[in-house]
Amino acid sequence: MGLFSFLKRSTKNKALFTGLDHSGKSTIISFLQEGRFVEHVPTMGKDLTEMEVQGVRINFFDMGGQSHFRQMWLGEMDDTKCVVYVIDKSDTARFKEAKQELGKILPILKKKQIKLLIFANKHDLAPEVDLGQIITEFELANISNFEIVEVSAKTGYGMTDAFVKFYSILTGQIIRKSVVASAISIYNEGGVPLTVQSGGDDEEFNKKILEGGFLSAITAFAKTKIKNSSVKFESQDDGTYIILRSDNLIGALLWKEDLQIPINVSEEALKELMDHLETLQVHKHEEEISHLVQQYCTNLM
Ligand SMILES: Nc1nc2c(ncn2[C@@H]2O[C@H](COP(=O)(O)OP(=O)(O)OP(=O)(O)O)[C@@H](O)[C@H]2O)c(=O)[nH]1
Ligand SMILES: [Mg+2]
Repeated sequence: MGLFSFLKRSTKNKALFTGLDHSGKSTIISFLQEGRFVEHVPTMGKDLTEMEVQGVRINFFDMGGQSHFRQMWLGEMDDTKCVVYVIDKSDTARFKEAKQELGKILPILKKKQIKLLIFANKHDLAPEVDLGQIITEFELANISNFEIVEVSAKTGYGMTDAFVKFYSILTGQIIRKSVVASAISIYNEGGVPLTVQSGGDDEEFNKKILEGGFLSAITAFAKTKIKNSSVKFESQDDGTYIILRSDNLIGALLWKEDLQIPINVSEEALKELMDHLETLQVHKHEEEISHLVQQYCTNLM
């Protein structure tokens, strides 16, 4: 260890975000950190941020994408474990330029055996541009050691799956799924179901949770206009349901003994999730609620 090595920033889990200007690099990073869309100004040079997930620290190197900053990407490759290349999938007019810039970093990635993860971003603006088209236009079939994911840093589409992939490439570890509940579902204040997430994401089970006899209990609960109140009831078949009403939403969580955690831990988790949804004021945006609950269930919040 050199005398001044302690002054060096830890670069153990360094991820380099590259891609053309305006592709959404900074927006993706802040979404991963905060679980919501944040507007950014263009990055001048580079921005460094840090995030800790399940005890593992990740250093994000958010590189400016404007042409005069692109040289800097190469200088940051040394101790990088994963390079993320962001493409604005709605901006097909710039695909050629984006392909050219990607082509410049590929030889270094190959030489240093750095894994490449491509984020096809702004899916909300161009859902019709599919991955097949991108793979063809960028001639990705010719390169090895890469993965591609479709995301939107505006709506959160695909962000949880993308992060799970990113995290495993970067740290070699798998994100532990939350075990606070067998299922979590969110309803609007009138009791209309918005989203459901369950441990195994078993569709039949999810359907049962959303539409079963349980829904009538929610609907009844929805009529009691007492905000921030909660009830518990036991179902012989399923387990214990905890229902909580926040200012604008109703959340329900299914607790089972075989989760092997005390029921009050699950209750607290539901409260935390509902607080999060209320703070972000997403109650009118069904899709966003669904992404946030998914993110919560993956322990990313
Ligand atoms: N609709 C939509 N807009 C997005 C999305 N992601 C980013 N944006 C917008 O695209 C613009 C550019 O986003 P940035 O994150 O600043 O892009 P960048 O890649 O960091 O740009 P540079 O820092 O200049 O390299 C901003 O106005 C964002 O709000 C998305 O998924 N959907
Ligand atoms: Mg930026």
